Amino acid sequence: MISPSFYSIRMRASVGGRHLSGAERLVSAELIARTTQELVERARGKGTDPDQVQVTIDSLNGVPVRIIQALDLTAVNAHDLAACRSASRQVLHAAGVSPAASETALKLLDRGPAPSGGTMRGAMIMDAATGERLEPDRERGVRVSRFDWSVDAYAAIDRELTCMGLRHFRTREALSLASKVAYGPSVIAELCWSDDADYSAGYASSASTGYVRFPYMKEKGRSTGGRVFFVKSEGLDLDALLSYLQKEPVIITSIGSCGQTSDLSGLLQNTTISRHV
Ligand code: WAQ
Ligand code: MG
Repeated sequence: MISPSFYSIRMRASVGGRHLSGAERLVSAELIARTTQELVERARGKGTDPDQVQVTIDSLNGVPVRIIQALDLTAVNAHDLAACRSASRQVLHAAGVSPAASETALKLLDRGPAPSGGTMRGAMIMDAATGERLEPDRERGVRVSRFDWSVDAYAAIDRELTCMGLRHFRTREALSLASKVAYGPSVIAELCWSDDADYSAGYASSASTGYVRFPYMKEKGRSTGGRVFFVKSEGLDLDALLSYLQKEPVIITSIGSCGQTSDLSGLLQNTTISRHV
């Protein structure tokens, strides 16, 4: 059963005012102390020592928690950047993102999408047809918060991912974020890769394709990355979407399927068929 009292815990680490890392969790009261400690250790375990770590703990005050299942995960065994980028375009197109919008997104993530040229703390929101950016603050982006695995689902996904050799906490966290985002109003798909120089993996995801993971979305050593949420502009209620992403508590209580493939065509064929019926 889901306990009625959940707490949102957000961590933000910075050095000289520059964002270094952040994390968000949603836990029951008895896990607050342990989770806070984990997040502080995470903030300090990065290559650069932060000079400020902020941890914010908010009670949800009984706001009802939405329960979802995690997206299915497919790890694509592609061996280089070009193959991964090309497969990620195919996933986005199958989910309904136009070629123009996917090119704009890839270019921005390569360059560093903030107007200053750096990475953003949050995500871009992009019109899936035109590539137009819709997030209110282009320097910061939209930070998704208030999502987590239930204790049981955490154990289950940890087991599956470990079996597949995906032991990094980033995969587990990205899968939970992408699962919340995929069910957002008007969301069509997401594209992401890390801004950490030593982590080159990324993903394209949607409710129809699931979370499709690629090992090489950027050259090693580059520290540009970020996230793009593609939306359908027709009927879009931006305030409702922002409120869902930032405020609505979501707990993942069951996992999807987890598998690997060297050939995406089967997955995408099924996606296209199911989108048109
Ligand atoms: N909400 C919105 N955007 C975010 C959030 C959030 N909560 N957290 C991070 N971002 C954006 C922000 O622009 C970061 O610069 C960018 O995403 C990358 O964040 O193995 O580790 O925490 O399957 O570096 C993807 C592959 C890893 C995982 C993603 O992201 C895998 C990752 P990072
Ligand atoms: Mg990062």
